[in-house]
Amino acid sequence: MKRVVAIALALTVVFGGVLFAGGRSAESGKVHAFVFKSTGNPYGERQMSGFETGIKEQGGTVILRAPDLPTAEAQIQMVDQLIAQKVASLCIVGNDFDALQPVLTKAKDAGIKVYSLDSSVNPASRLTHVNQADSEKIGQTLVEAAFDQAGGSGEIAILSATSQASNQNLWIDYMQKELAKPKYSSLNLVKIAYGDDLRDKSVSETESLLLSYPNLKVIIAPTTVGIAAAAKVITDRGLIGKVKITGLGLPSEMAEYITNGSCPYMYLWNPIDVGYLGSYVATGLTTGKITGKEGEKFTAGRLGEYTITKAPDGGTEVLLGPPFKFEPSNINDWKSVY
Ligand code: RAM
Repeated sequence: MKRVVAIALALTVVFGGVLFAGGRSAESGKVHAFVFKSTGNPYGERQMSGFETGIKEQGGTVILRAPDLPTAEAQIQMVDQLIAQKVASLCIVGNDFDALQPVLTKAKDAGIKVYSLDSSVNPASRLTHVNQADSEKIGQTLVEAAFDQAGGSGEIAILSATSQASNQNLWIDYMQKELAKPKYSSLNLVKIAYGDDLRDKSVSETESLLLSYPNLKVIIAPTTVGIAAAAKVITDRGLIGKVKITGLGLPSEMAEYITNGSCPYMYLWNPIDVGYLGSYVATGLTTGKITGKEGEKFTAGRLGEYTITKAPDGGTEVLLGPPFKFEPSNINDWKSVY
């Protein structure tokens, strides 16, 4: 009897319990890792939950990790541990575009299928990238929102995540290109501030913006942590209507501010779906159904069919879909969804 229990325990360790819980499938025994930017970010938690749902429904198991602070160094340590744990795939939400290349190459050389999601790593470090929405469109949409909310002219600022976050940096590049168009010549981007996706730093950066630029009309925060912090500052200081906040936010965190007018409207996509789509990229890569090349097609469970396309950085990507606008008329329908 003892021997049977010991064998069962050993198998559980080797196969992560999948054989017993889910029966045999192509994914049985495979462990898929997901490394987010940092802990304490509800957006990241939703991505990870979608990823876990998708992997589990295919019979695999997950390891979900995130460092305390959004640095590349902390992620490098985590990836090293995951290489030692011999995971089958590794999804990285990069805290830096280039800095993870050596450790991700080491992972690739160890046979791990490496891809990025949300915040990309450079094409040499990944097989493909899971992108939530077209990056250029996000940049253009947020500038148009700031233009509209500022009434066509005046000072605007950006409150971003970390200065190394490749997703925010790409969106900001496209915002700057858009702002260079004649239509926006009366909008003046006075500062790009970095709240590091930390709530307190985002609050203090918002406060400094208000102090340094008393005529500021709009803050664009292309980060769910930043936008919620900035809208709270505007609300607490009685500045609703004077300074407007827009950007990318979670409906659950922003419903209050969309309703009170501090954020007239904002955009996002479904972060649970981003993670879920990632889970099908993981299994597609580990089963060899896809390799990450442009033109390959795969089915992502309940989300349907996707095609791998060329990314603006020269690598490839899988695009979830267009961003969605959240405003007073629909925010109550979404606030309990994500
Ligand atoms: C924050 C993170 C994440 C980004 C969203 C919009 O939660 O920076 O990476 O995609 O905002």
